[in-house]
Amino acid sequence: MHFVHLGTELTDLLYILREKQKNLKYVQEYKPEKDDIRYLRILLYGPVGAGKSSFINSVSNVLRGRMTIPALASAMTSDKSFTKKYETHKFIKGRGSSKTFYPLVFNDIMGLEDGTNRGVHADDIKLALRGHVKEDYKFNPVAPLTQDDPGYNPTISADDKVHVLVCVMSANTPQMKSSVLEKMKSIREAASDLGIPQMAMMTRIDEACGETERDLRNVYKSKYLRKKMKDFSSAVGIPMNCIFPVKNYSEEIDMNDDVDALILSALRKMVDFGDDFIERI
Ligand SMILES: Nc1nc2c(ncn2[C@@H]2O[C@H](COP(=O)(O)OP(=O)(O)OP(=O)(O)O)[C@@H](O)[C@H]2O)c(=O)[nH]1
Ligand SMILES: [Mg+2]
Repeated sequence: MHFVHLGTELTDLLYILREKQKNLKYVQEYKPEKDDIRYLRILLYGPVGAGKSSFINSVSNVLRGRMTIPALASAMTSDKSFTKKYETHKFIKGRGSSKTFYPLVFNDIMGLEDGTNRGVHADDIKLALRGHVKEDYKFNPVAPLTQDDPGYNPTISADDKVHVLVCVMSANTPQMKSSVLEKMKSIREAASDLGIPQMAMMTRIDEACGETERDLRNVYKSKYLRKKMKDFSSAVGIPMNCIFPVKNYSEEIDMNDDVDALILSALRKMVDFGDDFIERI
């Protein structure tokens, strides 16, 4: 009996390690095949505290194979967004004189908050999709960016544009507020009009359910998470096979293969979706 149990555990582990290595290699070797595009740009949006900044940190850790802290994440959750500026996050590849950046960048954005004039304006996200928001622009919850603002980028290049839009939400929160859902809907519609591919991530799966808290490998067995994903899928209209469960690096000191594997499978999908779009523009 023990032997059988150990057997499946070992097969699971080998499978996870193999998938992880395969996806890591894929992402590390990816390069857009268009001359005017240096970077595949991924934009994260979602409610405050969902784990957008933490995901960027997690990707940085996975790509470097060690802990790093590039995007500041908040130390606690509140109803106010911790990220306030529009910032592009790049990841260093190699060391010393051979140091370059991966052709893969993330834009972190202020979180969506409940109510009007709070959190990032859906209109600002729409401008970001088209590449009109300048680096370091500080979001103003009261008024969206206008063309005469210094934060407005009038001359866009192909890699200022967003190539894949990713919605981030937490598995460990009650139903999303209707005003937040409304904002998300209008963002998704704008992205659809522009033909930008979309997907979603469900974070904090470690906190949401006892089975996954004990062992992340239970993620696809958990009925609770499946229901959460289904509810989310119908609320925002993103199909189930485009929603990826992840656990961000938040309090751990060391790297972990199970955490890496989930992050990499979401990341690989972002690269694939973004590249599809790049090939089309
Ligand atoms: N346990 C756990 N904690 C997480 C996870 N993802 C994020 N956190 C924690 O949640 C808190 C908020 O995360 P952030 O990454 O700052 O969230 P954000 O979406 O960038 O939030 P805003 O910038 O405020 O919109 C931090 O304390 C993180 O450590 C996760 O998958 N599991
Ligand atoms: Mg943030």
